[in-house]
Amino acid sequence: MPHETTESTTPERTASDSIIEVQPTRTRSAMDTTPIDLGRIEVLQILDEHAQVDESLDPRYDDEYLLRIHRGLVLTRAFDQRMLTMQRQGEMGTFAPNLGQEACQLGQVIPLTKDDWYSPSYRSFGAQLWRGWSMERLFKLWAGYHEGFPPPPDVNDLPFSIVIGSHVLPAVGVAMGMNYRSEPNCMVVNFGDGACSQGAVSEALNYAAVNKAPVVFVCENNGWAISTPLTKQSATTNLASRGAGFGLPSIRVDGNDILAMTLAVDQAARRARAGDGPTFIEAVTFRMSLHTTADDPTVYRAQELVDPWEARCPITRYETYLQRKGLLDTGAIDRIREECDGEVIVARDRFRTDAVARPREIFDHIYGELSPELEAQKQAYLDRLERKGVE
Ligand SMILES: Cc1ncc(C[n+]2csc(CCOP(=O)(O)OP(=O)(O)O)c2C)c(N)n1
Repeated sequence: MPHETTESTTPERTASDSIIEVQPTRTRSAMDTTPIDLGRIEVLQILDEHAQVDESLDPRYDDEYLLRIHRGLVLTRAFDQRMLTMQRQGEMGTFAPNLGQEACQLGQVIPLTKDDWYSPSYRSFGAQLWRGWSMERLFKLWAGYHEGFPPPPDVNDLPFSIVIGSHVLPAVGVAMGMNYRSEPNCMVVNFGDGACSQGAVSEALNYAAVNKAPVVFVCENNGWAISTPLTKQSATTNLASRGAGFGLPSIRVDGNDILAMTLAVDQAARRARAGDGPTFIEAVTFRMSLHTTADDPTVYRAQELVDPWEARCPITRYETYLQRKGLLDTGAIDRIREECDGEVIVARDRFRTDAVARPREIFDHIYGELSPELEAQKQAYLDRLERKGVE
């Protein structure tokens, strides 16, 4: 755009005048032409894949806290593996495994208080366990029993949505409620790299930034949105710059580093509670397993892409860190694994006895009033159950 200039007037000439060139005088433009500096986006890693710790960043949590986190990670994996076995044996519905994403999951909720809120995605059961969902409830949820779906009454979590990205705006809405009520709490909302392509997520980032909503956006970049790799989803090499584009303080974090995840979310949550507005965290991790149990990744991604992530396992690296600190040894690691497996089995057995299928209910929870067509279908279905002798 050209700069504003003062108007130049053509000088009057007389025959005796020589021709004088009049230079227009420049005034300052109203348009600031200083190049735009988007600033630096920090990248945080404290514990690398060789379990080397950056001493200057180590939050130095106390021993009990460090071991509690370890148990949370191991329990999450034990639950994930049991769910997969149960699904393969026909005892569980379709679900989304989170193998390799355990640190990302737990790190985003460990710093939260009970008064803070959490809005999970469908892959967040590690975070849900930490927040206080029982394993039985989660088994029921994924096996299709509706009593498994509502968050436990004493847990400030929202239900998740399968419609990608659709839960992010409502989460910002809850955070705005905290603003209106002057509550010193925050909301953490989790979504994937694929969800970043949904318009609603951009709206949520923008609205939260403008209104200083006390929300921490955790974009769990696991590299894949089912079969779509990030390179086909975004022209940028990172997603943290998305947040920066909306004017949010943004950071890229090693999502397989439980210390970095916990610290980044803790700092963002403190800022949000103090009234300093939202933060965007891109947590870099990798979906090691299936998108869901209905997926077969071998048809769209090469094993060579997965293999390097084995060495970046968030649990192994944390165990090495704890071993170097003298808090764990191999015997203790084995014992904790066995204990966690045992806890999952006990919960599974309770689920087996507690969960009672009520096939008559399937028409009950969607419409307040059934249309005549649905009423007819319901009747036909009930007659069929009757004929088959189903309770
Ligand atoms: C609006 C919408 N579009 C498409 C889908 C189908 N779908 C289910 S999961 C998924 C991929 C989401 O990827 P990402 O957000 O990266 O999360 P991830 O599953 O990797 O954790 C898609 C496209 C959907 N559920 N909702």
